[in-house]
Amino acid sequence: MKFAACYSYRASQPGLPHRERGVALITAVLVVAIAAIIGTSMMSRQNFDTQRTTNIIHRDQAVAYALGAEHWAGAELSRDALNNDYDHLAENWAYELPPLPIDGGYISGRLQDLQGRFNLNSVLDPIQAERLVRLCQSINVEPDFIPALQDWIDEDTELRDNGAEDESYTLLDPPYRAANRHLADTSELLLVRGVSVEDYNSLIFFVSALPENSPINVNTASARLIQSLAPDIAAPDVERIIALRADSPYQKVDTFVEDRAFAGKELSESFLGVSSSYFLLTADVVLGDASFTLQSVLRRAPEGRITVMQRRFGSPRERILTQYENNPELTNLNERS
Ligand SMILES: [Ca+2]
Ligand SMILES: [Ca+2]
Repeated sequence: MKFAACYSYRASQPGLPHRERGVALITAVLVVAIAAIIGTSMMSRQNFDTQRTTNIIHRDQAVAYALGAEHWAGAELSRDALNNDYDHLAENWAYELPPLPIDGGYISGRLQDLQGRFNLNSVLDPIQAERLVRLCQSINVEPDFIPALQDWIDEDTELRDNGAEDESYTLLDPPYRAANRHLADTSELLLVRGVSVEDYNSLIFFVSALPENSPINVNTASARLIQSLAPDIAAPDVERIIALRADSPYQKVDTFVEDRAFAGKELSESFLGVSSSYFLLTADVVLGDASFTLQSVLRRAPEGRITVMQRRFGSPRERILTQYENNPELTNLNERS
């Protein structure tokens, strides 16, 4: 305003030459323009700061809501442990938490039984290895990587037939070595020789990475996993078992093994069970423009005590994968055969 006033004063002087009046006019216009640019920049910066602060607050709130969902899931599993000593898909924990409105968004969540999947860390057992071969074949994944997975997990560095120890990995760029211990997470599969990203994306829906002695829960196992338990199990038999267990969940493994579907198949009871200790919680929180997914692996001790084994702060891709995982068509035995 001061410069504008100055211009106004000088321009009104009848004695000023025409050229000077022109320079004064341009100077004044420039000053006004610069002031406008600075003002706009400051407002933009302020808006950006406000938005950033809002996002940070929303994210912190979303984390707090997701941890609340984790607490709820643990309490639900502890309650369940008091009810019975077997676990099935009609129990309260197995029902999805529908989107619940919260201030400025919503939260949803669900628990999945990780023992309803094939435990990759049990693959050193010959019976389990054969089951994994059949499972891979049923989802069009080449099972050639299994000896390499066994070498990855076993403690020694002796190469088994078609396996892969350090020498297969140290020449890679970047080089690394075989873990010679259990998988800490299913994503570690991607480091094992012979496992492609496509293989991993297909397997991820059916496998877990749990302590080696965690049995498969026959009450929650997917249709494909049940079919892979022994050779030549007919798809209609698997569908009948799944319908049967929905009405009357198995309370003992003996009852499952004695089903006529397995007559003459020499189905081993090894690594089979009717209860579960490991569960995966997926909690989705949408708050304002922020969205957030928490995946937690929960371990339930026999008396019901809950331990959080792993937390993963998810990405949209993981949410898409999980939605895909829930697609009933994926468990249709005829889909890929
Ligand atoms: Ca139960
Ligand atoms: Ca090894």
